[in-house]
Amino acid sequence: MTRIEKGEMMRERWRHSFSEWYNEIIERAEILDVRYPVKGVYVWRPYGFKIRARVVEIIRRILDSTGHEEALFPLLIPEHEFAKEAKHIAGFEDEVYWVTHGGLEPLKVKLALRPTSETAMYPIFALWIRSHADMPLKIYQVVNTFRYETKHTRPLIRLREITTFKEAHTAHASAEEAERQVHEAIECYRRFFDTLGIPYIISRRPDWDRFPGAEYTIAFDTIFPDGRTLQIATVHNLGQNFARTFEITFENPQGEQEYAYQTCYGISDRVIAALLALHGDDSGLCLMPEVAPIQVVIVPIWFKGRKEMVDAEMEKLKDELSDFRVHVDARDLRPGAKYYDWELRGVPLRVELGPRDIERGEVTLVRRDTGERFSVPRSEVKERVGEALREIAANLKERAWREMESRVHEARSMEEIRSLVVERKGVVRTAWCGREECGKSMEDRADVDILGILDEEASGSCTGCSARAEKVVLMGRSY
Ligand code: A5A
Ligand code: MG
Ligand code: ZN
Repeated sequence: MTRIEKGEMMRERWRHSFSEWYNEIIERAEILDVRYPVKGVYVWRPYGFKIRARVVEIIRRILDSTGHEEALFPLLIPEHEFAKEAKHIAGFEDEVYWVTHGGLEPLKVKLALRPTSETAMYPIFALWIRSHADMPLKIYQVVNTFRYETKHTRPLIRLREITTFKEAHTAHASAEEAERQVHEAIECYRRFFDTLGIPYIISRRPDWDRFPGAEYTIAFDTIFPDGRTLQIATVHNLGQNFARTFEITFENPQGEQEYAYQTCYGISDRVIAALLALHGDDSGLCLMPEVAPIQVVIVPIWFKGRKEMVDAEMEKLKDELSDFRVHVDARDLRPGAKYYDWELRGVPLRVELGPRDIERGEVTLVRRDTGERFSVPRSEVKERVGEALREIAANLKERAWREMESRVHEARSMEEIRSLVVERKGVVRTAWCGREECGKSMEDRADVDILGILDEEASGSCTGCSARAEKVVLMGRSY
């Protein structure tokens, strides 16, 4: 059996009962406690929280190294600021939580819990930005945001309290610079998802689906094992829309006042949902070594009368592996019960150490992703563990890309769109004339959404109306 075949055998339930698998894993691997008595709001448990912290560190590192600066704006937004940008408020008004009282007293000015922070930040950006020398301004924050979602809520996927909202907001002295910033943001997110081994498709949202107040929106989507897509990042070019509303002006080199050009881009807990969902199997999570709270678990194999000898060796081994995040499982349990626990939690590599290994000058390694078990010389253990972790990361990433790509098909008729998406649980690429009316009718007839426009040349005729095709679009059903 090849490694790939073996991996596939371990993914029956993951593939065929994904939603059940997901809900169960979130609880059993101690990522979240879903019993908190508010809908769409969950508790991060310590194990999940450690994964979250590492994911956040990766995006921080990427943003800090590209000239972004972290800040922290208030959660509360006064109604008069929130309501200033007409399209923005129209897009968000049915999702906002309002604070209306201070104690028993009704507030004179209602306060919104930020659903996103444009209207918290931009009045202050207007004070910070005076001249073109104050730009580019590249600010980000990692905060919780609140959205009164009416669609079915799901842990990490559709939250009412988004606990891990990383939003970046930039201001520039020209439209070209803002356009370049959109590309930098896309590159930042590519690096981020590549580090996490999360596959993605980048597309431009159709005009009717762009961020409220934006000129256009570029999105990253991934595909879950049930064929549903998940939007995992968005990058928006805001043009001068918000700058006009919030009076963000600067003096250009010619001495004239001009409105700033802005972009913003964000990710959320959904990234962690994708990380957990895409790299799992029937035994539980398979964590990317980079974010695993425990990278290597050492399980002693105690034989009668040999426990002391094994324990002494185990301590030495732990020191030798101190470059990694190592945990020794010395609980008084059968080894099999320990294996089960750590497999569920997705620890990438297990080291087994028993009297026989010690006598032979070896240790046994077991890979979480493939289940492969092999011996390595004790003298090389550090190098071999490092090598195994690198291979696991590469394999998880490659496997996730292969899985996602296997779900993307070409559709040439309305019938094909429907059957490939609905029956085969995939996502399709198809030709479109570019007319909104036709696009919406395609969505209605197939009962499948246009997710985005791909950056590709179209040929042939529109699948919806037979007119000349102008664009290639991605269609599917999303979370
Ligand atoms: N200010 C910009 C960046 C913004 O708010 N964009 S956004 O509305 O598209 O949100 C950014 C990202 O947050 C989305 O791409 C999506 O991945 C995630 N997101 C949106 N609503 C969410 C929800 N209810 N639960 C979890 N994640 C959500
Ligand atoms: Mg919405
Ligand atoms: Zn058409």
